[in-house]
Formats: sequence, C-alpha cells, structure tokens
Amino acid sequence: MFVFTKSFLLNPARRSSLLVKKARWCADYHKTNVILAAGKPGRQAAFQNATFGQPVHQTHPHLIGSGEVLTGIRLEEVQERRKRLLHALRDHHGLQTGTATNHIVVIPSANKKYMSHKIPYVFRQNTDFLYLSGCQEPDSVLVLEIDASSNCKSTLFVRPKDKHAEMWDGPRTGVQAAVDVFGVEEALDVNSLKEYLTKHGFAHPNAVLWYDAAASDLQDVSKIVKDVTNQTQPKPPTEAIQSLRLVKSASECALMGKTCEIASKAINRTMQHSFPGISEHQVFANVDYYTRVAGANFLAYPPVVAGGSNATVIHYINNNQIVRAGELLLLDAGCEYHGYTSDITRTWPVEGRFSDPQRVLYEVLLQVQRELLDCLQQAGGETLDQLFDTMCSKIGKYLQEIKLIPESLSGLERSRAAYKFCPHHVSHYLGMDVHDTPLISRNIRLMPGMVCTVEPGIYISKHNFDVPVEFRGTGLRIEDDVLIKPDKQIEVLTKECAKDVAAIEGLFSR
Ligand SMILES: [Mn+2]
Repeated sequence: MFVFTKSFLLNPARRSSLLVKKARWCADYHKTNVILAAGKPGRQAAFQNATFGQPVHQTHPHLIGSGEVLTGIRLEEVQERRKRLLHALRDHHGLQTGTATNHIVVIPSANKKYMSHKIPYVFRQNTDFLYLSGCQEPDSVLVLEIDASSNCKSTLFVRPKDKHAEMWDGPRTGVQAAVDVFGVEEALDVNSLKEYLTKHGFAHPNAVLWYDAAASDLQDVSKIVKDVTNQTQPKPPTEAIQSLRLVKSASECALMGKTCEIASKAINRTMQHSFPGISEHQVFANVDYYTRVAGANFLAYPPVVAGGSNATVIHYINNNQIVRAGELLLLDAGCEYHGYTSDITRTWPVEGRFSDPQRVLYEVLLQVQRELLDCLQQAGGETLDQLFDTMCSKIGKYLQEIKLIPESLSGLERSRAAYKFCPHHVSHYLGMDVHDTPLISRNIRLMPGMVCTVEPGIYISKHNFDVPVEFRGTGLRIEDDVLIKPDKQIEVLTKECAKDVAAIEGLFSR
C-alpha cells in the first residue's frame, strides 16, 4: 500500500493529491470492511505497525472485539446505519417531491473544547457522527451519498497524520488506515473537503444537500457547505438520524443493559455508604468512583445529589451541602458506557430508616411509579405523553388519599393540582444521549427497541403552607430505565437498583 513520505505530506502544493482513491460502491460494500484484509500480506503488515486515533481490536483487544469498530458494535452494523439513513432520506424526499435524484449528507464530528488556555474538557464525540461513522476523532466529517439508482458511497474526511501534533496529542488514525478501520469506500484529508464537495457533491445539478449547521461544532464546515451548495438552505438530516437512533439494535440493547447494570449497582453501593453528616460532594465522588471502576467511561451528566429540601430544586447540582440526620437524600445519576447512557434516580433516608411521613410519601410515589411501569404499552401508556397524563392522574388520586390535594377536585382539575407537585415530564427517550433523540415526539406509540425512563416525582417546598408541616421541604423522585420489548413486554434495565422500602433499608443493615 502506498505510504506517504514526510516531504509529500509537508508539500502544500501537493496536498490535494493526498486523496487516497478507493471509490468502491455498494456492489462490493461488504468486501471493504475487513480490517485484516486476508490475502493481502503487505497491507496486513502495514496495519500491524499502524497507530490509531482510538482503540481498535489490534491495540485494545480488552475493549474492542474482533470485527467491532466500537465496543459492542460491529463494523457491519455501522455500515448498515449509513445505508438505512441514505435510503430513508431519499425515500422521504421522493415521496414529498415525486422526484428521484442524488442526495449528499454531510455530518461533522465534534471539535475539542477548552476550559481555559490549552486545557481541554474531556472530549465527547458528536453523537450522530459517532453513530454513523464509528470514529472518535475530532475535526472529521462524514459524507454520505446516494444516487437515483441506489448506489451508496461513504467518504470519511479525517485529520492527516502529523508527527508533531501526534507527539503532543496522541496518534491519529490518518487517511490511509481510515478506509479499513471505519469501513468507508473512501477516506480523505479533511482539508480537501471543499474540493471534494465542489467536484463531486454537485456533479448532479439537482442533488439535494443535507446538513444541519445548527447541530455543527465545525464552523469551517458550515462555511464550506454554504459556499458550495446549490441550495439556499440545506435540509437538516438530524430528525432522520434520530429516527434511526430511537430504535435500538440487539447490540445497542446489550450496551444499554450494561450501562444500566453498572449504574444500578453503583447507586446501591452509594446508598450503602451514606450516613448522617456526609456531604453531597462525597456522594457525588462515590457514585463517580463506583461507576468508573465497574467499567463506565464517566458519569453521563452532572449528578443531582440533594439532601433534604435541596431535593425540591429539580436541577440542583451544587452538591455542596452536608446531609443531616433525618433527611432524605435524592441522587439522580447515570453513567456512559462506551457511548450508551443510563439515568437513574433514587431517594433514600440518609440514616437508613424512613421516618413515618417520609415513608408515607415514598410509598405513594413508589406505587405510582410501579403502576406507570405496568401500563407501558397499555392503555394510558401507549405514548410517553399519555404516560405523563397517567402520572398526573395517579399522583392526584394518591395525594388526595393522604389529603395533600382537596377532596373536592376531580378529573383534569385534580391532575392540574398534581402537576404542581411534579412539574416535569415523566419520561424521555434514552440511548447514546441522556435526553436521547429530542426531535422525536413523545406522542408516538412506543415500539420494541425503544428505551425510555419512567421518573415520577413529588416535590413539596419548605414554603408550601397548604400541606402539613411534616411534609414540607421534601423532594422525592424514583427513576428507572426501561426497554420496550415485543408482545407488550418491557424490561426494567435498572431492576438491580434497590427501590422498595425494605430493599433500601436492607442495604443499611449489612
Ligand atoms: Mn431522566
């Protein structure tokens, strides 16, 4: 295989010929994805000495299985996602306009972000880019094309190898290895994107360009797209990508199971190691530690660690107070396991025993949460918005029973009164992002392969003088993650996280 010499790389006049011409179209699509290139010893040898911008099976067999491009995800699966997206965009456009034409989709990666001079934040790849490319490097661009006869092509634009930059920031996969690592038909230097789009992207005069500038971190790419496009406004492909991401494959379901299992067990240990006088900060540190040592990459979001009345602030993340004897502690935390997130909330007495008023409220909420799990895919739980209405109705009913809502109210009025106790939605989709696929309506029927949360809460301000004093300043939420399965079945992926009163109190007696 052709190897670039240093002088070649450094000669800017020849940069444009850095193109590794490997255009292979869908016909031999599946032949291209074999990293080990059996029968090509020269190529295999080159690969063995290569360095990569992310773990691959060859360098990190403990993380990446044979044939996988990301942990738990085979290369073929990522290739299939690209094809499905291209067909979906083309079919959608064809239905709307009655015309068949070429489509070209440009999906940028994330870029490195800095907290202060030269000090980077932990890099997190753009989710849509990762889903469709498998590539974990910044400053890269995936270009997908389909023509009227369904020929598909994927081109990945990556940062070229650069000895100096790699000495500081670690290896890059580079143009040459990218074809095999990411199973694309062609890999090119990201600096040649404009040239490529100008030359190839609009060879067909009616080609439709799909690009979402609002979702892009790469301003240069937005500018290039603007400069070369034949459209005043490219169409965002984002909703179509989210539609694909909404329904998880078998391998994604396995990863979702794993991230939920890790977070469930970590939260059990965190509960077990809490005590009166502990700081919210230490609880944060514990859950971070327990998830990481179990294999998670990091926490999926800044956790809410809220003692006592701090729990009535729904997005409390200061996490700097001491939790006192007699208080409840609310922890909303989840982790990211190789690109897949969990999102769990538990509320428990820091002393390990619920007081009577705490138990009354907790049992009400637990009952509501259980009934909501039971009605997923049933009447009142066919969509997430229906589930929200059901939550308001159930919280209303049970809070009326314990006299926190006036007996005179019924129906919608009672639900409105309940909404004041739980002013957030009961669910969101979950996946590679915590608030996953946010462009997808919560008013669509749940179907197998979707993952969602079920998270009712009850929040009573210190200053709510309409409720008895023993309930004031109390915030509770119980949140599980659920996989929707065929035949109206569900699997609670966070089932290992202690939830009922006996299980929680039991953690403290060990
Ligand atoms: Mn949530």
